[in-house]
Amino acid sequence: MSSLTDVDEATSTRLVNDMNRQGFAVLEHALDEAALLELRAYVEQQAARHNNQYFAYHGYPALAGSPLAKLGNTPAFKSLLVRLHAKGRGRPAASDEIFPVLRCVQGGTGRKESNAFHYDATLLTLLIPIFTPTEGSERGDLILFPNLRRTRAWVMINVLEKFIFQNALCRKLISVCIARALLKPITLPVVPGNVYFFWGYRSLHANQPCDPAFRRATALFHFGDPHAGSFITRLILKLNQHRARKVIARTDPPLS
Ligand SMILES: O=C(O)CCC(=O)C(=O)O
Ligand SMILES: [Fe+2]
Repeated sequence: MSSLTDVDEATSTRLVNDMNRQGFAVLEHALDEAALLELRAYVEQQAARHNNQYFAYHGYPALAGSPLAKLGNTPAFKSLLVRLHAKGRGRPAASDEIFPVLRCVQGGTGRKESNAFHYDATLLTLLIPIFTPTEGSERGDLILFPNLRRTRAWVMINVLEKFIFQNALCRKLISVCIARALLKPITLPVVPGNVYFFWGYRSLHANQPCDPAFRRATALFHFGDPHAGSFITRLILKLNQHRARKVIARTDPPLS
């Protein structure tokens, strides 16, 4: 399906070095045409169920039967995440759980889900662009303030930092500062076919808004929860899933 299941040692070392030094890494042409078409067909099918408005699927149950679930369960792909994490953190992850997500920013409701700066719950984030706008001034680029913090030993410090940064006021402030060039994040136009890697737990990030007329779909694989098993992390994941379900419920056509 893709070279994601065939990454050699030298390339995985290069990916980790790029994440450490420049804040992100790219595996170019990681998906072949057939793999991308399969993902696109799946997204199109799901988008139709959501009136072409924003939706997100969190976790394997929501993605059952999808090409993303198949990739996430491929041993060579799992081993890639394990190796990158171990090289980056200097030790194996406490949990080998992978959290897959499909996000589809489209229509009027997509705007609210953009510029939503956050730190991920897990150290390693792998991003697969599926659709990105090819026209308009706002193309949903990935915005990164890379490696702003280390992994925290105390889950409460993590929660406090999330509380400080991940609220409407702070997000607005960051967006205004970026617009006025007071803050200069990395702005990465993500290109379908390539796959992107960054330390999601350590990097404040979000996607730029995109024109509501266009679709921006990304798949994410999150791996390596530094606070694995902590009650608070489980609560955060539950809240995210609950939030995603609420957004879907708002945009779903009524069941008939
Ligand atoms: O879709 C994107 O570009 C980023 C999404 C993201 O950061 C996340 O779901 O954790
Ligand atoms: Fe994220």
